[in-house]
Amino acid sequence: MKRTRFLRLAAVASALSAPILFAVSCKPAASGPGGGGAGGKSGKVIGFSQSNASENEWRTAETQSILTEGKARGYEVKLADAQGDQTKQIAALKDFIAQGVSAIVLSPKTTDGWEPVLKEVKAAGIPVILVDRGVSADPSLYATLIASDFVAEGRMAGEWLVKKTGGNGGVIQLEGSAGADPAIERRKGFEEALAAAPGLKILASQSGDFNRAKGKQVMEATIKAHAKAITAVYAHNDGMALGAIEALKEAGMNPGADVQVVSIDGIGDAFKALDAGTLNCTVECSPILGGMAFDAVEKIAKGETLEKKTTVQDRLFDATNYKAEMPNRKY
Ligand code: GZL
Repeated sequence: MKRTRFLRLAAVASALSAPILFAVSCKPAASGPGGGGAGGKSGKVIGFSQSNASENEWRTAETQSILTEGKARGYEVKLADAQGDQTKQIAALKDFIAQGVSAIVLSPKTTDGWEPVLKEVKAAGIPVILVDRGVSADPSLYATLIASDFVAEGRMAGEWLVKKTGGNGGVIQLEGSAGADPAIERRKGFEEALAAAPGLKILASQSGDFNRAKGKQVMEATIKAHAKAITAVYAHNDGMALGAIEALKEAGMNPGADVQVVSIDGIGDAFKALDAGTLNCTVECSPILGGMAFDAVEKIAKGETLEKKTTVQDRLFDATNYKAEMPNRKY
């Protein structure tokens, strides 16, 4: 095959598999320490691999937090949005190696499948800062993980529901995306809490993929199957809880009163639902991770060692305390 034709085909092939790449930046500051490549010379070019920038309000807030903080500290942040496709995230990391970025911020969709590309990134001498979700990989392959304690979040939600219901009733669990750290661990924590209350039974547990519309669909199906046996809903994120609330209302049921609804994230619409009395409790999971992410980037650049995990502290909000918090919300 003629060389030019081969190169043209290769370019098309790589364009089809490449994630959406766009750099959000101001010009990097004066040159500083770092490895090879554009990022290395200035030390201020960061590759940011986001699992799915348009997934939901939480993810939008997280993306903005990283981009805004990077720009404020004088970094060029190259955002690669994988639109929910891990193969595109992996392709983005390879692209960041080729571009010679000075560090990579990675918000992984799922926990598995990262070792091979993280080994390539490490071999290229580029540090990786995991934000939001962890990966099942040798910890030597990333500098640090900045995330909430999802098991604790699930446990807080479960303990709240046990107390509120006196430990009796039937629960529908709306799970997050299959294979994602928060989905696995929020289920674990919740079910640990319910082990103390055998009278509170999980009637059904199904994924709504952290998506409001899917959460509504799953809730509609479970109402058909379980109807009046349902006295509570536990959603792994507020978006699915809001979808479930719509489904309960359309079925003539009374979310927030006859059916207790508890979820996680603490987004603005969840506080509105707390105020409307249709949501009973949300456990905050802050997406404002930009400050911690760039603290890590700067510590690495100075050769300082990092804690392997920085746990983001989360608070629980319900009728007793949400009103005072509303003016402080940032997402
Ligand atoms: C949690 C994050 C989760 C949110 C969801 O850190 O990964 O992903 O809880 C989002 O809203 O989709």
